Amino acid sequence: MNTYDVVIVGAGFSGLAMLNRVRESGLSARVIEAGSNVGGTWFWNRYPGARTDSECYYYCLSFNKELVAEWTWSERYPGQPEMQRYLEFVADRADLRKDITFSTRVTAMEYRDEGWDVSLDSGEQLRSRYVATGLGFLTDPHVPDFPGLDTFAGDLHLTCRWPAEGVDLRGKRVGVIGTGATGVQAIPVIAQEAAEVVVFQRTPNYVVPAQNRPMDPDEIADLKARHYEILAKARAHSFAMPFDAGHGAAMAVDEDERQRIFSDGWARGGFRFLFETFDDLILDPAANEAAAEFIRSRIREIVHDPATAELLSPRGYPYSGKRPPAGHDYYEAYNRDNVRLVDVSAKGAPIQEITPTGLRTADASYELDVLVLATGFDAVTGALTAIDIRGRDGITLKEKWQDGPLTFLGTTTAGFPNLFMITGPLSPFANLPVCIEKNVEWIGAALDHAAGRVVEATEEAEQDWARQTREAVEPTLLTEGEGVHTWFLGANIPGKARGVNVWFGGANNYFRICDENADQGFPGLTLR
Ligand code: NA7
Repeated sequence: MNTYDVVIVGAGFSGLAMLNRVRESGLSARVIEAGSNVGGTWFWNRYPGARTDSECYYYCLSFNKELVAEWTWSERYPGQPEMQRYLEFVADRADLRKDITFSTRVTAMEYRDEGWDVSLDSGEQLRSRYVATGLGFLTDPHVPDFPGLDTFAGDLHLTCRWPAEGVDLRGKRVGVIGTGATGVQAIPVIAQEAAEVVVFQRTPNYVVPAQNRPMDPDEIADLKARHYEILAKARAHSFAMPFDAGHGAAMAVDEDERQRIFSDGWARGGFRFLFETFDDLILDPAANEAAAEFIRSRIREIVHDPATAELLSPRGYPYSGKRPPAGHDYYEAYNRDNVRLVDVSAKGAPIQEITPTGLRTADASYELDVLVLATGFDAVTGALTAIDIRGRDGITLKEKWQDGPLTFLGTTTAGFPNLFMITGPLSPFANLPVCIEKNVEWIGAALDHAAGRVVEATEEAEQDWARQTREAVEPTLLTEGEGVHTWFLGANIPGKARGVNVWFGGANNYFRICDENADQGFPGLTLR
């Protein structure tokens, strides 16, 4: 049996950074990756229009200065092919591939004799002192239980399993279910190729245009020169983005000034609208409603058909109560003759079944050649609980977390010694590469501190972290999306435990807490 100091699960941003870090400590490691290449999220999500919602120069890794110096981004928001090439560049430049096993899944892990037995779907068994998971927040696909789904005779595609060779949509009638961040990116691009697109929308989202554009060579040179200064700024921001503060409280300025600032934010694009306009949009209901109404006014301006504009306008939940998507001519797509919006909410006509020739709602039938599911993920915990992980007392992680996840700092959980999770449950949902690198830093330091000993979170520490996580989100409006199936509350998966699954107490605060914990010798962890 092959034996390692650390087995790492996943070769996306997290796994690549972790492998590099454990090598620096002189530990032996093997990465197990289900895909046939590195990339993780960016390997699997190849649907038309897939691209980052964060700007290139802070949605990247910084662990090695050559990575920063030698890679040049072409667009403000890189598309999936460019992200895939970037992660391949990272793997090659840091010489990581030789320690990665591709096209192989971890099926089970059992803690025994102060280490882990790791079972792979190839039949191989590995033995490892420590395990670090880099599974991503949004990995385990959610396929709703639509009656008749398996009877559909056309082509059925999940956005997050889009074929590498692409899908020829020319002349096709395409149905898209889902208008989250994925659907919002895919719909306008699919509409450019397909004969007809029918969008089945259950909940409209607040979509702010990303304002994509090519990167200018002078701008690139400047961003590279200031990379570590920009990274420090991102680490000081509550959502790990190198943004400037907004203009204070939205309701403290008069209506004209408020509209001027919102217009400016709209032009800046994407998350800058949320974070660089006013500082209280996720705190003050009146401020949030002002932003929400500004977005609705833009929808009415862009979308020619008033009934479609109204259907696209979110109401009854706050802006950012669901993770807000970034648009690329999203609302404009509904002005095309070949795009139709169908309301499948409880107030409209919910989906009743998928038929061999299409889809039937409560009041109509739709004939489709292709059905695209952009229906999201069993987020945060799903990829972890999909693996049969058995801890110290034989209890599985799934059993332990049946009422919701419990972790210490999102990285460790009591009863599962020597197991570390990169961006595990109750870690920040923010700009992820920056969060990942901070997690990797902390886990690397914890491994150095453990120096081969058994390391485990205490129950007190994880209870305290759960309390802090609940208290941190309380003053915000981020918990008001349960009725609209917000994934970060577990509300998009029928039967899943409800509660905030991520840390919303500020990524900056989280980084400080982790740094202090490491400086103090890792209180909350026991060593034996
Ligand atoms: P999301 O944001 O979870 O979106 C899933 C979409 O699928 C959303 O519009 C759902 O409607 C829709 N959906 C899910 N189940 C159904 C059923 N049963 N009927 C109709 N519609 C359904 O996933 P994404 O992949 O778009 O984005 C995930 C994250 O990736 C995103 O937050 C970014 O962080 C990147 P609903 O809104 O639940 O009514």
